[in-house]
Amino acid sequence: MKKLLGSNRASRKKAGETYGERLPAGQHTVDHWPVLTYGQTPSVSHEDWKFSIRGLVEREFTLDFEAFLAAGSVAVHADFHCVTTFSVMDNDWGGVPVQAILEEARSLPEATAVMVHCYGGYTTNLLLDDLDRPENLFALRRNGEPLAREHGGPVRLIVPHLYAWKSAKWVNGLQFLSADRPGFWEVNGYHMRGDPFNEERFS
Ligand SMILES: Nc1nc2c(c(=O)[nH]1)N[C@H]1C(S)=C(S)[C@@H](COP(=O)(O)O)O[C@H]1N2
Ligand SMILES: [Mo]
Repeated sequence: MKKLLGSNRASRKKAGETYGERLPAGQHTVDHWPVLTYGQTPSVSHEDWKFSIRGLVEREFTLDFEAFLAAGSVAVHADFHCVTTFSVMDNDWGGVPVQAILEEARSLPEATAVMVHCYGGYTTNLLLDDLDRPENLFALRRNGEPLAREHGGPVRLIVPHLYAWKSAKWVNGLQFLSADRPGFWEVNGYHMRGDPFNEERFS
């Protein structure tokens, strides 16, 4: 298993230290991980779970849970910044590297953006360059525990360098696009990219 530090400047804090530049402007830290979901919490068993690759790819296909897990395994230490201003620091995520799934996906050269799809209908958009980073993962565990259903279990996306609305819960597919298109919150006024260190909150 690969071990990585999230490139959102995460590193472990020593006693008495403040988070300094690890905490983006306008954010405050919380000790307990809140649940922020728009709408219902989907319930998907491992048996029924499917992940589809579609759009601008050589060949569209669907992975079941077992095939998805077989793509690889990674551990990432990273902070989690919600646009509503809370930050959950020092998370130990475990799961499947996004880059392993992207390698299997074989997107076409004209693909520059991706729509992330979820059980329940939530979507969020990312530039392919923002998705194709070694610290991004499809998380199945946090701090050694399986992800609770309300936090996106069985599988959620984690993109440490962007605000947490890009970290889609209950993911079930990637759609490769030739141009960036707004997802659910982006249609509703959130920033297209959402870099917390540039305070890209709303557009
Ligand atoms: N499918 C789905 N993913 C989602 C959301 C959602 O409503 N549905 N909310 C987003 C937002 S705004 C945030 S801040 C984080 C919150 O994750 P958490 O509930 O695990 O803290 O999930 C993101 N991913
Ligand atoms: Mo959020």
